[in-house]
Amino acid sequence: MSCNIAIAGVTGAVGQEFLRILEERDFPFSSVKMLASARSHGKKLTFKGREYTVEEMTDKSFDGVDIALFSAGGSRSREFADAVKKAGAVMVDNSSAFRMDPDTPLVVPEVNPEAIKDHKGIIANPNCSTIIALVPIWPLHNANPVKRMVVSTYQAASGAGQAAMDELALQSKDILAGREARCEAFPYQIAFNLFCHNSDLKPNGYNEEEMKMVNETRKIFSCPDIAITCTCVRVPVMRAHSESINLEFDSPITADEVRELLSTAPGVTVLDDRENNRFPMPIDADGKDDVYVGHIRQDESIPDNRGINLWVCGDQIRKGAALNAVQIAERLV
Ligand code: 11C
Repeated sequence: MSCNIAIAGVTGAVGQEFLRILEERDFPFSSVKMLASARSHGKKLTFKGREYTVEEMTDKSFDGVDIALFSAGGSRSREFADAVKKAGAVMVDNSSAFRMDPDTPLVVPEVNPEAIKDHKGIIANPNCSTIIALVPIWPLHNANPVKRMVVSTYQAASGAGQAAMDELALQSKDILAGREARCEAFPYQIAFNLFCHNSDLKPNGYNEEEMKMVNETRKIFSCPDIAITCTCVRVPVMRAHSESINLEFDSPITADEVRELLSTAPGVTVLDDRENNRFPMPIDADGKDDVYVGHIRQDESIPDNRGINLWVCGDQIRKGAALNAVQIAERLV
């Protein structure tokens, strides 16, 4: 089946990645609408060798559309959700607006594709750090239930958008040239520095990003009781997130068994070369579809061989956002 698609937020970093991925994967579309804010109205874009004009997104934009890929921020998703549904289209939303809504499936296609069919007009894409963690954890959890996970993230500038990536580049140049670093996209200097994630703090002292890992994982895994704790950190990397993941399993499991399970897991590349101390780096994952996993080892502090440590890297704009949404759209088609 070929369908009519709309891309909301097409001029942003994720919007641009949508176009690259739709083209690469030869997504079957009949028409595509390029939608953005009034600021970008009239801007020209080339997609699959054809020139398109960006239109300002309005309630009327979704007439005749089957699938609307949204990455325009949570408030725009909320603003246009009814218009999308009224037009009979399905919104695949990259924002956090509807992720925890009980009527909205929250989907990682490698994990819970069956949830897609329950949609009522909106399907939510999880947060990038959650997707990158869950792609490799899910096949392990299926083989031997995970009782507790401890995740520490090292998140790239891209998670905060194109302006943040530009800020990392500019600050690096300014600092090396002896100039003062200007902070606009981020609250603190990101070049040659790192800081706790720049999302709002909750009353429990965790920031929003950390609580997304907890709440979204429980929903995607349909495991409301799984124990999860998370620390999210922004690091001066351009576009791939890294995560240290400590897992406590129900039953004993060895590093070799984990390596074996991950070697055939969809969306995972194992890069675990102990001999050369060569494990995934953000530059390995940059521009790639798979989540890279390595430094797989027993957590010797957990008795009975029930603990495993992993190190993962995944492209935040690609699998963490645009690719995951396009994979959902492919299943809809
Ligand atoms: C970051 N994960 O790296 C964030 C960006 O809920 O979709 C995306 C926030 C979200 O800063």
